[in-house]
Parts: sequence; structure tokens; C-alpha cells
Amino acid sequence: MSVRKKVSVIGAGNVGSTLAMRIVEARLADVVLVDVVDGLAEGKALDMMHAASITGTDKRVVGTTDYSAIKGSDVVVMTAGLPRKPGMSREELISKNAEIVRGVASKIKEFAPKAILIMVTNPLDLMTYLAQKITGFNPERVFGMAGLLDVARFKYLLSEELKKPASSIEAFIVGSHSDKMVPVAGVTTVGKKPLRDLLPREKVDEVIAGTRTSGAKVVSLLGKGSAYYAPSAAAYKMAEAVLNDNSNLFCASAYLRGEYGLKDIYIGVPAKIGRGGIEEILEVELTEEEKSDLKESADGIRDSLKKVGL
Ligand code: TXD
Repeated sequence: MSVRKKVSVIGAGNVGSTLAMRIVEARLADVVLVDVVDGLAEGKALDMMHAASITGTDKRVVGTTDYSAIKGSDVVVMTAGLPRKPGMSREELISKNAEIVRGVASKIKEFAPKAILIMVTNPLDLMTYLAQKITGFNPERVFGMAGLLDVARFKYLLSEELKKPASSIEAFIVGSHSDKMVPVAGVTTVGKKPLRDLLPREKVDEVIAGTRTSGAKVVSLLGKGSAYYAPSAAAYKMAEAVLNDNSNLFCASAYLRGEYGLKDIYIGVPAKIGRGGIEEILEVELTEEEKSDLKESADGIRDSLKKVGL
């Protein structure tokens, strides 16, 4: 009999519940969904199990407010926290979400000390750093989901512009999950051809600007809450890479020890993800302008770290 895999998803809001449903429907693992609001996670889990009677799955999802239920998790995905409101930057969420992350991370340390922790809560790079500090986990076992999502948005805009499928595009984004993210145009290829041979510089700049504001666009269209279909898809792929030990190359917020000239910081970089979490960080070639944008991005994260006393 194969050993059952277990993912705990903290936060049964938009991202957390959609992620739980993806995991169960894809038969990736059993899920424990935890939320601080009484009945919320339990109600959503029950609804998902009713759905499973229709769609079919051999996996279970249970909802609870009790953190002891996350015991034995292979992966914990942390989505608890407030989302952005229209006109709000991710950084404006800092103090409230830092308080939530401190509380939840200590529960993860207590009940799931062997898990790989995938952070989703914004501001992402900062919250990932904070969660690693509180859990004391090896930094490779804690990483953040954002780059994969930002790359997806970049690919979508390029695919619309070039009328080519997003699946034919290879792209990387480095830097923070903020307006200061740095899509690396020089290494982007479409059907193996360099992007710079397919699109004039001004158009590439337009797509990059559109990528940086994609999340804000969804927020303003929804009027309430922020994106969750694409974020949950990205978190799903990361959890899958860990559980199936895929060594997939994704952009993720990872702990740097000198790569890209940066140290003691969580920031978006291309990385191989497998059973141990971050297995390898890839250093792609950056132009002088991209290097300086990456530095600015890192400076922004360090300023926010100071605000929460880190
Ligand atoms: O790319 C990315 N990393 C992101 C990040 C993409 C999308 C969303 N991003 C951020 O994730 C967003 O800015 C938020 O900080 C989180 C969660 O977004 P979501 O859209 O799921 O927010 P919701 O729907 O408000 O859900 C948050 C849930 C809600 O049900 C709260 O009751 C719960 O979190 N919550 C808690 N659960 C457990 N424990 C505690 N302490 C807690 N506090 C709040």
C-alpha cells in the first residue's frame, strides 16, 4: 500500500480553499484546511467532499480550527492573512499579516516540524523570511510562491501579443513580488526563439509594465479580494513538485547566500524544487539595468524587514 501524502493549507479563504480543491480533485494528497474563523474551513471541506462524490477522488479534505490536525504534514501551505483592497499596495498589509504569520508559524513549528513550508501570504518575500525565522526550519525547507505566478502573467501577456501559446514561452522573473519585480527579457524565448528577435523593445517594456500591474488589475476588477485561481494553481504546482520530488524549475522566493550578490534575504529567483524544498538556485544572466533593478527590489524588501523589526 502506498503511503498517503498530506498537505495542510492554512487559511480557508479564496486562495486556500481553491488550492485545497485542486489538490483533492487532482488526487495529489489528503488535505487539512485550517482557518481561525469557526466553521469556515469545516464548512468548505464538507462542501468539497460533497463535490468529490460527483467528481470522484480517493483523497479526503477535512476542515478545522485546531492546529494539532496538521501533525504529520509533508507540506504546509500558508495562505492565512488579509488580501489587498483596490488601490492598496502589498506592502500596506505588513503589520497585520506579520502578526498572523508569527502566530501560525509557531504552530507549524510545534505540530509539523518536518514539513516543507510554502508561503503565499503577502508581502510575500518578507512573510517568507519571517516564517523561516519563527519556525527555525532550514531555509531550503521554506520558500514563497510568487515568481511562478508572475511568470504566468508575463507569459499570458506575451502569448496575447505574439499569438503564440503560453506553453511555448520560457521566461524568468527575479526580484520581489511587487511592482519592483524584474522580468528577465534577455533570457525569454518563444518557441525557442529569443524574445528580442520577435518583439521591439518598446513592446517588451509595455508587456513588462503590464506584468507588474497584473495583480492590481485583478484586484480592481474584482472590487473585493485579490486573485486566487492563478495563485492557487501556482501553489499547487509547487506542492506537487515537493511531493513528487520533481526537481521542477520554477521562480520562487528563496533564501540567498550570495547568489546574485545578495545574502540573508528571501527574494524571487529561478530554483529547482523537489522533496527537500529548494534544491538549487539558478543564476541567469542579467543586464546592468536588470542588476540595478534587482538591487532596488532587494532594498525594498530590506526596508520592509526593518519595519517588522527583522
Ligand atoms: O502571489 C502571491 N503570493 C499571492 C499572495 C497571490 C494571491 C494572494 N496573496 C496573498 O495571500 C493575499 O494578499 C493574502 O495575504 C493571502 C490570502 O489571500 P486570499 O485571497 O486567500 O485571502 P482571503 O480570502 O481573505 O483568505 C484569508 C483567510 C481568511 O479565511 C481568514 O479567516 C484566514 O485567512 N486567517 C487565518 N487562518 C488561520 N489562522 C489565522 N491566524 C488566520 N488569520 C486569518
